[in-house]
Amino acid sequence: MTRTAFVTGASSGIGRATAVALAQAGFQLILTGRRRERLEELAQQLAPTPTCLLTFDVRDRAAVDAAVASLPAEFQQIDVLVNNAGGAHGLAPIQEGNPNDWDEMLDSNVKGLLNVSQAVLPGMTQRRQGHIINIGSIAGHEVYANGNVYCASKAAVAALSKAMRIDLLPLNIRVAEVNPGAVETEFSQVRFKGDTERAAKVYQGYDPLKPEDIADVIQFMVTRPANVHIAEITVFAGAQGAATLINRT
Ligand code: NDP
Ligand code: 8X3
Repeated sequence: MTRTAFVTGASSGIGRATAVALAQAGFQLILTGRRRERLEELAQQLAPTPTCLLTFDVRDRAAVDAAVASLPAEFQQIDVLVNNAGGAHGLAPIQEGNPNDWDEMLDSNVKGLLNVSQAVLPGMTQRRQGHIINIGSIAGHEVYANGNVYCASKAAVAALSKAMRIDLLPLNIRVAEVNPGAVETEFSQVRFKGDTERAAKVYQGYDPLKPEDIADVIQFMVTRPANVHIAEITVFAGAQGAATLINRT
């Protein structure tokens, strides 16, 4: 039987590449994000892989619940959930932080992950089978100057991933945390609010990770047999040894 993967934030970056990698591995896909046209373009690219598109903001619990409840029968049995949607907003010392940015990061990266997990889990718990991949970050395992609330949001993802793994173990649901280092996506454009020059500098002077590098890791994890439970993986760029320790030319 075809396995079904639900990928949040499939309209860009790591989520998009993960959708492509999982389609290649034979999954059918539920693709989610706010930018509908991006999801439609991806679905066309993935054809003939069956896809179902759900447009919602992960911060909106009612919208998440309604979207998951609207899934057609053939997409209701979700085998893999990739909690990827999220990002950073701003990079400023705590005393200069913008509370709207704090809300956006905590509501998307932490509560959004919870909202989606809670909507998807009833089917997994009923079948006593499932696999959840939470996209954390190296920023959840170390802090760096001005990263404060983003780092805190990803530290919460690290804690939640461990807690989910413990709570869901009796239900035969595996939970993993994937912690990327520097991946060139729209991440820095979002963090710097469309300042493309500043965003480009983040990836200058070295070869950053590509979203496909993280997608490969996720594909590997979700295609392991049931006796293998990978708990956590950190993936740096080749020139990277810590969040902000990067060998640049
Ligand atoms: P992108 O900005 O390229 O992609 C972010 C994705 O998340 C988009 O598809 C966006 O879709 C979706 N998204 C963001 N906020 C919401 C929301 N409130 N509701 C629904 N969807 C949302 O960045 P990345 O691919 O790099 O980021 C993916 C994940 O990886 C994030 O959790 C990020 O924190 C994490 N990460 C990224 C790293 C990097 O260096 N790039 C390193 C470590 C972790 P849309 O706007 O259409 O809703
Ligand atoms: C994204 C990586 O180091 O910019 O989570 O926070 S970092």
